[in-house]
Amino acid sequence: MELKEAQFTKDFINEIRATYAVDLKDTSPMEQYMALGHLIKRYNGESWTDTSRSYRKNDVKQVYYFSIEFLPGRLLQSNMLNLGITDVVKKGLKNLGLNFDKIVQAEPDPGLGNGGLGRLAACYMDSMASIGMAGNGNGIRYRYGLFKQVFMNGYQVELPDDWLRNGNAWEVRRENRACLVRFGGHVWLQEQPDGSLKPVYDHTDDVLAVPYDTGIIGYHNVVTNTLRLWSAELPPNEEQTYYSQEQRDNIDDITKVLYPDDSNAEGRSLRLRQEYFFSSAGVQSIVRHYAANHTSFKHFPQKVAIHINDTHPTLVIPELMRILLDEYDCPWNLAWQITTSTMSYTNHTIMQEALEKWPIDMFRGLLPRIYQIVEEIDRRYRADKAPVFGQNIVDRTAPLGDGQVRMAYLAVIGSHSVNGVAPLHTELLKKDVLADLYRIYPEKFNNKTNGIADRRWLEIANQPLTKLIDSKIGKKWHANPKLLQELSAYENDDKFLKQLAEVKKINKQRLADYVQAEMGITIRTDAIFDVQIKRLHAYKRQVLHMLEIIREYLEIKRNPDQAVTPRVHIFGAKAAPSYHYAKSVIKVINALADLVNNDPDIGDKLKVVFIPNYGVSLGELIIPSADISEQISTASKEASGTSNMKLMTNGALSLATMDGANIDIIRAAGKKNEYIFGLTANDVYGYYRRNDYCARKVYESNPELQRVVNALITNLIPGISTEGHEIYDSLLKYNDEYFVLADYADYVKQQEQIAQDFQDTTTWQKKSLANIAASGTFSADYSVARYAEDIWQVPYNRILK
Ligand code: 4GP
Repeated sequence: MELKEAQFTKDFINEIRATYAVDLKDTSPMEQYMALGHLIKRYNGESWTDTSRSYRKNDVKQVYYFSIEFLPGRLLQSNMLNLGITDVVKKGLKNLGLNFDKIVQAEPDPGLGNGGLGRLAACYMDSMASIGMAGNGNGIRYRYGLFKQVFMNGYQVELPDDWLRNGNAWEVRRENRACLVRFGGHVWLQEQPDGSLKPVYDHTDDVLAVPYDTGIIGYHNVVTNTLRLWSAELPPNEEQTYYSQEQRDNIDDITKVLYPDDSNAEGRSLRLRQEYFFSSAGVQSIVRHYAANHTSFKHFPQKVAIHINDTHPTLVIPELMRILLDEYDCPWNLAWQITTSTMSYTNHTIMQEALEKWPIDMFRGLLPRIYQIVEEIDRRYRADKAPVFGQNIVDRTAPLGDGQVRMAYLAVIGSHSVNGVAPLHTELLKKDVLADLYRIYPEKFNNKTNGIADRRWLEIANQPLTKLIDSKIGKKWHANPKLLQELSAYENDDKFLKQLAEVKKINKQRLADYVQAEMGITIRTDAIFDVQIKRLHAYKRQVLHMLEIIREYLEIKRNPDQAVTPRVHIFGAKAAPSYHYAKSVIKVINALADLVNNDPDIGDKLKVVFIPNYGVSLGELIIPSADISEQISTASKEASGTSNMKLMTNGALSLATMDGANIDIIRAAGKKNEYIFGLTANDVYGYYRRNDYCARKVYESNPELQRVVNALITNLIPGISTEGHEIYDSLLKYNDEYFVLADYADYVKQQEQIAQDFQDTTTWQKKSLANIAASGTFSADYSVARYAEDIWQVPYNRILK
């Protein structure tokens, strides 16, 4: 948009006066931020209105991306960037004597997700708007986001994240679009005069779903899509029904907290209520919008695509069926055909415990009508498929089985498309996790490799690198990130490689300053910044990284005079509060950090920093500084990974197993530019098949490994007698479920190679450049374009190949 500095300054001062009734000099950064947010929202109001109007007027097909998590990160800078007003606003604020960085920091980072899944949903929102596609988000407006993590005596402590305390500058409450969601009670089918059956509800608990909309601004294209988050409230109460405190609390609870768990589908009925709540509210609002502009539902799938992001929103399937059957008198077959043509599903993990299943009793009690519909879907599925595929396979895959509602199977059966998030992951879905359903519906399965919001991870997070790139290849890559490939022309340009090293140093210094200020630890910027940032989970193997630190420590202690390449090991990770083992890993890494960081023999050769409260904003600080990107999951377990892509784009070299999208990164940047180690997925499945992995054998055959692992149970690391034993036992007593010991020697070899290679700055920067240049292909712009073409069948208006 066009904006002159004088205009902006005037508007901003007016906004401050109108909102806070004080002079600018008396405002806090929070007030400055809120005023700026409101102003930018207002600037964009017209484009948001125009976008919605034009979708309606042109009857454009729209995508609704349903996700129980969205991790958008702070919006101020990305909105400014996408509107093209960054320079003007920054200059204006500077001339007013304000500190832009402080204003940016005042914005709360909405933690409405746990990790990859939620962050991916946010990246896709940005890209859908940016490629000019009608794509809306649908989720939950949690009153409290993912917990704030602090460390006390090295242990993780969870504090509430009261992100709405000062209000939310970007959202619009739309009470007039609210709808009722029904839970519990009784339902029976009553014969109507025309002979048809209609459900009658009795004693239901009704909840009002109120939408809060946030405009998602496209990159330089005047498109603004909508992210709609639902909040649970008391229904309008004309009859003045009495609500007990307990009833009020029950309603309140639905959208109070984000489930702080991304891998364990806890059998909690509150979670199921959350899932139905936003699925039902979302589908109701879509149908209402559609019905206002169309007379028949026949062409619904030509106008609406509903995407099920992981199993949590699967109930959109029976909910759309319910509305079509009960409210629009649609015959079953037509309703089913409309529903399956509308729905598509992405699976994000092969971890069995994340394939949600609900006990039938609980499900039926909470959602009686929806259960009837799922029963009918189940009955028809069985009747249809058993004669062709046999009873056994049908029993294994039907939506109802073992006394449970099996959400992943329902999602596959009720969708026309099922995708994994990297080629290996999709193959594993076909071969293993969903193999039976793949046999029945081979045509539904496809791969869509994940992508990232490049502009956030480069233009916002890494301005020095962006400037350097722009100075060489111009700015066209901002809208078409594959053009980063043009940087390859500079691989032998020593001056450019030096500039690249300088940029890295600036970013390392920025992180070092933060670590100094927040943690009181001094780190040197000529050290290797060896970064592992992701949720804490056994399969992600932070333990392997921990063993390497012990090894390096013992090595320096054994031979203090030997020259070493200095290294800083940097972690960021939250553990689910109920995930005991993960919390023990945090404690041990923190204890190890204490030991290493305070040992005078070690000095600044080796440092360990576990930065608390990892999230999108800290990612923006850490990622640009990384030399090494640790992507060390047990092969086959990480569906894709996306921090691997963000780190690559910022010039980090991957230290990686052949897992998830690491494989694609390695292929894109070239093997010689990464450090690859460990078992392959085939090796891992081989062990499963033969059942012959013996961790103790590996341990006994490697004296160095013994020393390192034993350090967990001797008193070398103070204060971890319980946690150290727990990890030790997981490796030896319980036979090392994630093959940490099997991969240890190979991993160490690569770490040693890294230490050696890092000393040759020019060659290192050349590898770094190869990563940056090849990273454009992992932009989410291309990923959503592929979804648009292959799955959703919706148009977009930026050409992307
Ligand atoms: C994550 C996967 O673990 C990660 O590999 C993938 O990159 C990401 O989804 C986005 O597709 N899964 C989750 C989850 O976050 O909750 O299952």
